[in-house]
Amino acid sequence: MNSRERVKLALEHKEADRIPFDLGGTVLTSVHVNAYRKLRRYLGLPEKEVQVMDVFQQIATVDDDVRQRLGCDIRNVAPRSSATFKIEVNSTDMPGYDFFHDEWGIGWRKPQDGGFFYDMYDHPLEPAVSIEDIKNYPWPDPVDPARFTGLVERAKHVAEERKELVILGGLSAGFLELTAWTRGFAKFYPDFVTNLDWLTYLMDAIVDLKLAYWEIALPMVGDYADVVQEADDVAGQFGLLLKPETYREIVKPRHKKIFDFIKARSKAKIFYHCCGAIREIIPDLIEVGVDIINPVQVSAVGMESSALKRDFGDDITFWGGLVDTQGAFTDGTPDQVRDEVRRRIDDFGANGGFVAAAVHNIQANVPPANIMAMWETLQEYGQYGHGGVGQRPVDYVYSVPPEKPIAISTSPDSLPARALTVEEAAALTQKEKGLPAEIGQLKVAIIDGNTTVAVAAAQQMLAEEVEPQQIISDGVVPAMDTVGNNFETGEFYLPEMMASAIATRGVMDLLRPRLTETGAEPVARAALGTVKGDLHDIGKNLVAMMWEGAGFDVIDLGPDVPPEKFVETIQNEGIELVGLSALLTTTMPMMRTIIEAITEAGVRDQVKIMVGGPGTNAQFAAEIGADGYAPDASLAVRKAKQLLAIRV
Ligand code: B1M
Repeated sequence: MNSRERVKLALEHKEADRIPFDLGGTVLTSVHVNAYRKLRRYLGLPEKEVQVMDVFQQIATVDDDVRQRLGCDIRNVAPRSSATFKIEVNSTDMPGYDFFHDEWGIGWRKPQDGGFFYDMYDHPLEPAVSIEDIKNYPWPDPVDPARFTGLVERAKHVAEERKELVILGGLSAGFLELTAWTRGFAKFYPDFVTNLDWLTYLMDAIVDLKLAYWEIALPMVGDYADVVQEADDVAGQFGLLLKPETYREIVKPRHKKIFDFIKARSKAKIFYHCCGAIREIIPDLIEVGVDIINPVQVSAVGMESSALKRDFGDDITFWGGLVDTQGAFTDGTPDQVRDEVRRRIDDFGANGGFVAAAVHNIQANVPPANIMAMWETLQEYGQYGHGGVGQRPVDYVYSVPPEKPIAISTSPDSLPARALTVEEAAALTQKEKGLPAEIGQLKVAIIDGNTTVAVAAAQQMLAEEVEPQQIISDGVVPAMDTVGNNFETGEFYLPEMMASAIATRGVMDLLRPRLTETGAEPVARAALGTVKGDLHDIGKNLVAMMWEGAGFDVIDLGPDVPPEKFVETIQNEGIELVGLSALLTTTMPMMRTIIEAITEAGVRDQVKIMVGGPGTNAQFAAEIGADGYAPDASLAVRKAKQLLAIRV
């Protein structure tokens, strides 16, 4: 049986000779160049210059010698850039960084000192305000003939000569991702609450570009295209980033439009990549025509492998999920990796519908011994026949610790579970004798994410000579408490929370100079950043804004913050609380380095240090010498207050 036949059977939910294996078949199932170099050495393969498959993520093109050794079954066939575009890396004009702009005008940069990836830093539509700005934007030409040069020949070669499965790439990323990347995350999420018509116009403009590309690519590649690839991240570690209703009303119909368009022109199966906890929308994805999900992030909430297979295994092929890049793969032993791989084979393997691959690209710090432990276990237990996959001995004992329970706040003081209505807020205000009438208005406006009304209410109160401190303590803080509670109880998602945080920032910008004039002391002075090497800043921004909403004076150091910057800020700014955020297993060790630098500088006793991010937990915080951990932005406020109260 050849690779193409094997994967096709799996996609038909039938058992082939063995579970198909993907390494390097897509830009989402490959391996970071650093880990790849080590893997080649470990396998005793000749040293050679590693080709980069995707410049942004710095992942390797897996060479034929490795592919043959490991039996990789899938190969990516992707469009080229348009004739007028070529990536030109500039290494001189931004000190410390290599950088370039892509075809969409998005700016990407990589730290010259030890950077693992190119990360976005410039979002061309961030300043845009009108529909005209979208219309006039110089969008890339999706049907430039240069894109399609050699596409069909490459697909034919892979399918007919190599006899591997062809996965055909789309035009850049998913429509929602391109919307977010051109707009910038800081505006994209709040736009769902405060600027939806504009945002959906932008989405539709991008959907049209994608359809124009598929219209040419699909008939051209024809039946060689076994699978087509689309992607849109709509989830994080603990759940969706958008309300399920928002996903269903705004995102799902556009996915349906794209997938219907593809299915009308091709027999290819649809591969949809979405990180995180997506269980809640898997039925929706099935409804809009998704056949395959990737990366199957088994450590995210609700993504337990046996339950996924039980509930969706008849309709969905799981492509990924073999071993979790956030867990044992990175910092476990080869035995722990073997146990995890066996568990996933047991859970996903039966009746086909499983393409074995790590959860997302193998990260830079995954040891080659663990990669090979994954692969060897797949060879041993991933054969079909003779009693089926897995064949775990009855007396088998896992060496992997049981899956970590997710801490979910059940504290009664996290209620009420929803935002106040205008009437309720007004009634509340009446009860709050002695408070200005606008305080209720300000609270509702913050909860609704209405910056204009919130700032106007604050302005009015200042004009009536209400103390800024009172506006904060009786208006901003309780409003943000409600916002935090709504987030914890699942009523608010990223867009609502960010819109509220922006409204708060507007009010705080107004009040800050007045606070200084009156000599009022903030609750505490805090400095916060995402650690060096890590550019994920959505969660960190939320923590910063929630701390601000709780009355803290916050210095947001941004993403990619080196140890010396934290030390300098503590020394010069009278900081009492330090917040460290990290989302990558490659950057979590930097948290320890930063704490060590703070200790070495002799300022450790001046501050409490809190950490957060999906891979962190209380145990990790204790191990690296932090004072505390919080799983989300709302609990980060409580934890901060608790830590500082302990200190006074
Ligand atoms: Co990336 N990414 N990403 N990514 N990304 C993750 C983190 C990943 C888990 C996805 C996956 O494997 N399925 C994975 C890491 C795996 C690993 O480490 N082993 C990953 C990867 C690998 C990468 C890249 C390497 C590229 C790639 O291969 N895809 C690359 C690296 C970039 C870099 O940092 N150098 C990359 C890039 C990106 C985007 C740019 C596309 C984008 C980030 C945009 C931005 O932040 N400006 C992105 C996104 C969006 C994600 C996912 C999908 C979502 C993260 C998010 O924003 N969540 C993520 C999947 C996941 O999380 N499972 C993923 C929403 C946010 C509100 O939650 O950040 O968790 P979160 O913050 C929460 C809590 O954690 C907590 O409170 C916040 C609010 O409630 N919290 C704190 C956070 N910091 C805190 C600090 C505190 C207290 C609480 O005290 C101080």
